[in-house]
Amino acid sequence: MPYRHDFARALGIEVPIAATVFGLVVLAMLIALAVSRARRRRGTGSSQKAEANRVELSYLVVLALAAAFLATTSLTINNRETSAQTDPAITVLVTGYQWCWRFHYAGRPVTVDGQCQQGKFPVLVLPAHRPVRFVVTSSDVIHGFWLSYLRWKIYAYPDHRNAFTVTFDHTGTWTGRCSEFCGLYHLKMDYQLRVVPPSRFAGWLRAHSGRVRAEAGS
Ligand SMILES: [Cu+2]
Repeated sequence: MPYRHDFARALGIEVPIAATVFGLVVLAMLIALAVSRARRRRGTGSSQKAEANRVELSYLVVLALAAAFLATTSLTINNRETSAQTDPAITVLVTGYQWCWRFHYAGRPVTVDGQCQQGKFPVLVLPAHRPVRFVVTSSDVIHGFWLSYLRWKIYAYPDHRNAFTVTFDHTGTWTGRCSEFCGLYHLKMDYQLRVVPPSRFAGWLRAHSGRVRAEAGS
């Protein structure tokens, strides 16, 4: 699953930098504490120096460089994920609404809807090993289309379309959620993602022409 790898790579870069900065800040605090105690024991007062421009400037430069590096890395990875690198085998128009999801398979007479109540969640069936393009929008307020297994989430804005392409490298069933608080039943906005072999997916598409109200486990 390429996006999981990209996410892991970004995290592998960011966590050591964040840990180093954290460690340096803690170390500076401990040194300041030790110096202050030593001065008190010696009977000398604390430093009256108002400025330490060289130290502050060095600190500023290091932090600015680290921030620029992190922003560049993060935006580069993000840009690669959101631009369509390959022609998708299937495009799914994802519409979030209060309080459920609708999935329309572009160019096919298949729409999956649900109730997101009493266990009746929409089931998004997709093929493995084929690029899938998600085009995400909302028909009312802002929602968050979250594929937690992929470690991927993207905002669903009204009157706007966000898109990304993904290739699932194995089959399986996972739960997706809404990641943006969107009102009373936000917590119920789950859906099921079911990735199946391409041949089974073709059969599923044929069998589900027309509007479908899918339920978990169907
Ligand atoms: Cu929500």
